[in-house]
Amino acid sequence: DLVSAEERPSNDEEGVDPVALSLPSSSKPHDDNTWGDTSSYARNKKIQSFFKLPNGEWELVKILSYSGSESLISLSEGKALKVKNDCLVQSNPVILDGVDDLMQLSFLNEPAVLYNLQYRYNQDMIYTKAGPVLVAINPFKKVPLYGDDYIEGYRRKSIESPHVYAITDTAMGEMVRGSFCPLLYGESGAGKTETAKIAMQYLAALGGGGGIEYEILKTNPVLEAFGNAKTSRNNNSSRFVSFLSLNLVVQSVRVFTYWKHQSRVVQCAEGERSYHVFYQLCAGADHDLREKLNLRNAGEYKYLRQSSCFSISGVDDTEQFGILTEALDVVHITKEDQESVFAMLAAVLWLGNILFTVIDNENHAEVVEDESLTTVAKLLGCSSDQLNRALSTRKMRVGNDTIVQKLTVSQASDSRDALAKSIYACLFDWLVEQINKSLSAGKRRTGRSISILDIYGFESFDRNSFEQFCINYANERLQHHFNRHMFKLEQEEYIQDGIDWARVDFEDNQDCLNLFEKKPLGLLSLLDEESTFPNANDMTFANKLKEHLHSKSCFHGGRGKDFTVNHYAGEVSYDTTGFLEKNRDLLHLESIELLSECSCSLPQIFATSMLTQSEKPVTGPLFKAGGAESQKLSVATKFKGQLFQLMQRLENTTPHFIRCIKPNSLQSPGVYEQGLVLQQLRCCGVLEVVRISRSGFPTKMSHQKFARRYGFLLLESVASQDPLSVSVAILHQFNILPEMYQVGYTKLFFRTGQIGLLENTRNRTLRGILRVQSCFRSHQV
Ligand code: AD9
Ligand code: MG
Repeated sequence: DLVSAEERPSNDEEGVDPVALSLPSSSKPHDDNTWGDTSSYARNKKIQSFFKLPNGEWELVKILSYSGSESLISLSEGKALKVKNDCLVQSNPVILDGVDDLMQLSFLNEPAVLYNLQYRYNQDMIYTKAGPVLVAINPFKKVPLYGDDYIEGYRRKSIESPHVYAITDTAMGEMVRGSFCPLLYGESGAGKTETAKIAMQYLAALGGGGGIEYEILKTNPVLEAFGNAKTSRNNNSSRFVSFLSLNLVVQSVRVFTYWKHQSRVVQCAEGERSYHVFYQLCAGADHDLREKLNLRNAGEYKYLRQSSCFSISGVDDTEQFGILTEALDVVHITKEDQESVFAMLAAVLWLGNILFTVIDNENHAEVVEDESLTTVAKLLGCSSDQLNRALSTRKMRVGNDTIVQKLTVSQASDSRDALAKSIYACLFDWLVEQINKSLSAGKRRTGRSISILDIYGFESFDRNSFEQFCINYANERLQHHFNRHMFKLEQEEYIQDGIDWARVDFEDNQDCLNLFEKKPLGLLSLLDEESTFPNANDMTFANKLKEHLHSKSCFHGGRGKDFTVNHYAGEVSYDTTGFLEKNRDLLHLESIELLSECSCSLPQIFATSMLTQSEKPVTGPLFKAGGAESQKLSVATKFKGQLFQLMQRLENTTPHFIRCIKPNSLQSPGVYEQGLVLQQLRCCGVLEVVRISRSGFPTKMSHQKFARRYGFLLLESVASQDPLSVSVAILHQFNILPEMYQVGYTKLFFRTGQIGLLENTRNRTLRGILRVQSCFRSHQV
């Protein structure tokens, strides 16, 4: 009894449901995802539907005919197939193809969202709204959406399609002190850094002629050269968090950088690279500079050689070096200082080539006297002897005496690597400081400012180390912030104010955060505790985790030194090798002394270093293993402290969220892997965001404020002058439909777009009043 779909009575050829079409974003949504019973099926005058293929991908299929429980469908390759109706998921009318806000979809389900995003992506429309959130799909190619004409269009509001420019413009409009715009989320390679730069372009263009805009944009090549690297996920992956604050009133910029991952300087995985700047220097330095720094090709340095990857396809390091030096000029780093910066980089590279020999049967070490040793000493401005001593001995305090202890080969190698990391970290800090000095020279830090936060995205590799552990923890925190704003706070407010509301559920990640942060039995506390034990090692640490955390739902003990965390964005297995060492991150006193005595031409670099080293801990454990070691906070504790500071800043602002999505893992244009996109949409709860915005009440105003703001528009006086009665009278006068608002105990709640109507009338009326007043005044004159 299959009936042909074409035979069904239909109001129009496209099978468009007129009810669905007239459905404004705020009306009652259809959230039923399957065809359900035959009657609802028959009522639906559609001939297309989504069908899940055996490979898990969704395909939009034609319905040739249907019966009570089965349908005959036609697949894209022309095959017809008889399937059960509950294998089909409703698609939207063709007229809704590629709508620019997912809220407009009549049928909100996963395949519909996937299809809509793909439809747009195929036409280079990479931005789509999901209610209040902007979804940005990485095009992995140049798309014609940027530049002066577009900036002007968004500024004048003559272009309305979703864009980073638009969200930046909105945030500018609402700008209060310390505003954030925009907040970028997404996994590694999803496009956060690029999107941040696009927002920066817009801000720079608005800055208008103060001269600073060019300089702001030039901070990018500098920060990226020193802070980004090729990973297996992203050829230009940020390994630090940047937070750029732009003050448009006094035209100044400040850059803050957090949580640089230094371990990459001395160690990096197969197929990845160290920081871009090393390769740029090796490839791009001219003859004179090469001579001065005794510079070789990248392949001759051990730190760079270990991952057997020197180049990135499509990137010319020589050209990038030119761009870097030009950018350094623009941010006012003098040529002399630039040369000193390059000398420090060469010193780091040569340090990696330093070798040790065993000098006695206790495995004690001494530096091999070769070109590496003499070059490092020359570049740092110390003697070979001093350097040898700093790397191969350690001073111990025993009572009132100081004794000098020789290090073993492996300890000496560690101290060499610690020195290299420390020089690089100080260099980075120094550069950021210089940039800040030059871009905010003599300007007060007051008034309205706007900030862009660019963080490193969630990462999961075959092997995941301490670096991924910290990155993923930070992302877990940010996800929590997103959830709180999107779902929790919003719904709590509805319930507190007593309005009629059916809860929308969301994936809460509180359990995973607890797993990290709980004291004393959380991942971070246990790591710190284990780091203070001199005899602890990675294995004892892994065992400790398994012993204390095995009952937690987000934690699974793995084999040997591994453990697994169930993150919001998926499971990640961590290998504890090197966790304790990286968490302690000790720089020996000898190295600190060495750096303070060096005569290299940038002594201020190490002045900063001294400051960091003598930093007195506020909370958390002290690391005193070995007596003469510097006392400082563990890396994980510092990380957590800074993360909390950042979250506090975020909490005080109105967030504007951008969700960056990576359409494929090949980093190629034109490839849309449904499974990958769906997984990202799920972990950031895009469907739930749309659902809550569509059925929710995003605009809220207290009775008092509403009555004050619109009361003067009332045509008839109200018997009772209390704010609630005035408010209700206004709502009636303007015929606001009852389903478009709710009256709470203290506030009025409106669906999207409603307040706009009232605002327009108010503005028109105010303009009229002003005109009359000025007319009246000119008559008096
Ligand atoms: V990570 O967490 O720092 O590893 P991001 O920052 O999310 O990551 P990034 O912005 O670096 O990713 O983007 C990765 C690459 O995608 C870029 O190098 C560009 O080649 C590409 N991309 C991203 N967004 C755009 C865009 N709007 N237009 C063109 C883009 N290319
Ligand atoms: Mg990035």
